[in-house]
Amino acid sequence: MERIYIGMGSNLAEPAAQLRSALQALASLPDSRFVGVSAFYQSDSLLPGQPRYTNAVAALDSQLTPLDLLDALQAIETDQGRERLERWGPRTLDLDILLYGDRLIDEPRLKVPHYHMHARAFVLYPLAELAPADLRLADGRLLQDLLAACPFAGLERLPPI
Ligand code: A4P
Ligand code: MG
Repeated sequence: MERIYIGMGSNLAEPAAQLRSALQALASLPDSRFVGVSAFYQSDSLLPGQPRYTNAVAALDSQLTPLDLLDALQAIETDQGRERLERWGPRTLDLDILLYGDRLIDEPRLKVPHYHMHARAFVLYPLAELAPADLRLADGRLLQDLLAACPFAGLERLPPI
């Protein structure tokens, strides 16, 4: 089993409910064990003119290969009504593989660590709730250093329900 961190985001059709439903789907993945989820966080979209996002990070132990996991995550996105009309468009659900054990993956369909995670507060702060304090990304960067360079400003941590 390898420890996997998944970034979750939604800005359409009741985002918090979308994330809760995706968590149930993650907990039912084959050959996998659900480990936990961060708090939910709200923030403005990086792209102007879109509704605010709700984001969280989930941790999973799994024996699925990275590409089988990606297929499973994309199936969950599609099940929850994700339509890929335009890249970076608003979405009911976005599931990104942030980290997969200590693997560096560079394939056409899959880049791990996820290419934007190092500078996104809505990824780093929820990840820090779940990950060990000394977590190092497979590319050598320390989570603590990334956090120190990434202001919390603009993130709103939602109370648990
Ligand atoms: N892909 C490559 N690597 C990965 C990976 N590690 N995990 C490929 C998942 N997928 C990966 O993804 C496009 C393709 O990336 C996939 O087919 C897969 O083969 P997508 O989810 O269809 O496209 P996307 O999400 O529109 O693009 P992208 O680049 O993931 O968008 P971003 O960068 O995630 O931006 N603001 C806030 N506050 N919160 C957000 O969550 N998200 C975005 C979307 C913009 N602004 C935001 C947020
Ligand atoms: Mg994505």
